[in-house]
Amino acid sequence: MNKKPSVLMVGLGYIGLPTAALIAKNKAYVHGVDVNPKVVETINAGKVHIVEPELDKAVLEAVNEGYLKADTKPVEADNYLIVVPTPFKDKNEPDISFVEAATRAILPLLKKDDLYIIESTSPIGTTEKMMGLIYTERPELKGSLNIAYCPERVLPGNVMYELVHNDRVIGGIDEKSTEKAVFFYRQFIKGELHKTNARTAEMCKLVENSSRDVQIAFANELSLICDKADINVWELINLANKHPRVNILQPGCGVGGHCIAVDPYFIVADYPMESQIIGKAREINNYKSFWCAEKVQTAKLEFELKHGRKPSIALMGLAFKPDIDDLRESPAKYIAQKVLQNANNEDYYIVEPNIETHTVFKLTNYKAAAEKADIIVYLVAHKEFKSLQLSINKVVLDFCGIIE
Ligand code: SAJ
Repeated sequence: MNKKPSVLMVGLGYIGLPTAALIAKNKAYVHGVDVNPKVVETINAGKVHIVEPELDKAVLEAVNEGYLKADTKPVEADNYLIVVPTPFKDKNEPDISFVEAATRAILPLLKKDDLYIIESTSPIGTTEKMMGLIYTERPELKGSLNIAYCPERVLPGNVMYELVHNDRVIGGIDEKSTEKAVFFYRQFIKGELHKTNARTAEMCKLVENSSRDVQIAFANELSLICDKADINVWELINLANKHPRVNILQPGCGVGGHCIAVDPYFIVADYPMESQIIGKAREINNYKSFWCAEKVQTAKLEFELKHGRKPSIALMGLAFKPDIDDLRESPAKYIAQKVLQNANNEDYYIVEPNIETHTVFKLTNYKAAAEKADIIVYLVAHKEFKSLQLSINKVVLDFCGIIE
C-alpha cells in the first residue's frame, strides 16, 4: 500500500477484521493493527485466522487489491477505529485496558479534525474517559477531534451480511462528532444510522444483549418449572407463543458465546443495586448448565439401578450454539467437562460435527455415537442431530429441543 491509509483499525479479531475488509472493499485504504504478529502475517498473506463465512474471500480481495494491510504498529490516518476486546479482570469488573492501550498507541498520531471511534463493547462512560485521556496527553487538540462510540451488533455466522445491512447506533461526545461518524459509516453501511450521545450508545449495546439474556433466562426458568411439573416445555412455549403479544425464546443448556454471557455483567458491575433482573438472568442461565450436568448424573445412576450395568453416554454438541464451530464460553463444553469429571468407568462419546479434532476431547462421529450409546444427551441443536433415528430403548435427555 503506497497511499496514506484513510482508516487505522486497531484490533483485527472477530469484528475488526470483517469491518476492515468491508471498508477496504469500498476502496478506502485500511491499515489494520494487531498485537499478534501471527495474525498480522496471516492477513498479509491474504488468509484469515477466524472462521466466518465469506470473510476469507473478502480479506483475500482486499489484500490483493492493496486496500488492506496488517501491521503490529499504527500509522497516521484520518479515521481511527478501536475494535479490541474488553474482557473481565474477574467476573464482576470489565477490563478496558485494551481500549486504553489502543488509544495510547494512536495518541501521538492524532491531528485536528480526525475521527476517533470506539466499537468495542464498553462500560458506560468509556468514550468520555478516553476523551479525557486524549486531551490530557494532547491538550493542544482539545475540542478539535471528533470522538464517538458505535457498537457492532452482528451475529457470528452472518457477519459479512449483517455488517452492511444492520442498523447502527452512533453516539458522539458532541453533535459534530456524531455527524462526522455518521458520514463515515454511511460510506459502507446500508442499514439506518441512528444518532445519539456516547453514553446512550454504550448502554444500548449492553442493553441489547442483556435483553436477550433475560428473555432466554425466562425460557430456561420455565424449563426448570416444567421439569418438576411434568409439562413439556417445548409444547408449552409453542402454545403460549400463539398469543399475539407473547414471544418466548427457547430454553437450552445455558447461554454461551463471548457477548450475551458476558455483556450483562458490564451493567451489573456498575449498577449492582439497580440491575436485579439482569443479574438474576445471568444466575439462572449459568445455573441451567449446572442443572443439565446434574441431570446426566441422575440418568446414569437410574440406568445402572435399572439395568445392573454402567451405561454408555453420548454428549451431543460442544459449540455455544447450533451449526457453528465456536466453542467460546460454551455451556455445552462446560457440561461435557463436568460430566467427565464425574465419570465412573462409563463409556463416553463426545460429539461435535462442526470440528474435526479437539485438544481435550476425543471426538466421535454423531451417527456412531447415537448408535452405540445407551444415554443420548442433546446439548446443542445442530442440524445433523435432527435427522437421527434413535432406537426406542435409548434414554434421551433433550436439553435443546431436538426431538420436538
Ligand atoms: N440461546 C438460547 N435460546 C434462544 C436463543 C439463544 O438458549 O432462544 C443461546 C444460544 O444457544 C447461545 C446464546 O444464547 O448459547 C447466544 O446466542 P445468540 O444467537 O442469541 O447470540 P450471539 O452471542 O451469537 O450474538 C449476540 C447477538 N445479540 C443479540 O441478538 C441481542 C448479536 O446481534 C450481537 O452482535 C452479538 O451477541 C455481540 O457481538 O454482542
